Amino acid sequence: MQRLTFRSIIRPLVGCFAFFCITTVVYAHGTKTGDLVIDHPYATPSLSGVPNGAAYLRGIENTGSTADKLLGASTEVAERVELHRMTMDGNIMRMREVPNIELPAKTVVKLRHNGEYHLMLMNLKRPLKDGDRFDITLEFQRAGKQTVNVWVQIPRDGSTEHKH
Ligand SMILES: [Cu+2]
Repeated sequence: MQRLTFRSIIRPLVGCFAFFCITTVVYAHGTKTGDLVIDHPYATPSLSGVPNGAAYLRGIENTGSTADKLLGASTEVAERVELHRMTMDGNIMRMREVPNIELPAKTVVKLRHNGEYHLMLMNLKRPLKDGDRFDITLEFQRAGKQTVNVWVQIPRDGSTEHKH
């Protein structure tokens, strides 16, 4: 039989406390829609004098067994949203608009800053400041439309550059 000691009472409490601390410092959010898990939509603060901004997603996981596609996006903070792909042309970084982004079955596609894909916010209607939140509606071929909340933040690597 287990004796009820101070330690046996305090240990689960410490565990719970640690759990809540960890979940708050991780600072992430996400949405599940059908087979898709949309992980942490974020944007970097916009740069003064630059008309466009960029939004990112830590990842879109297609947990299903059928491929899906991201077809486009829209938001109140920008005139329109383009899907962009970054490619290296020798040493030159180029960005091109793509008609859609493939989301293969059982795969995580990242749309992170400095990564292959991102959402380009064309003609911002207001500047994006660190700590702001705004909604963006993503349109998927199979999963349909899903609105997610975007957190404006300076990435841990400090990069706010979006070369265009
Ligand atoms: Cu771009």
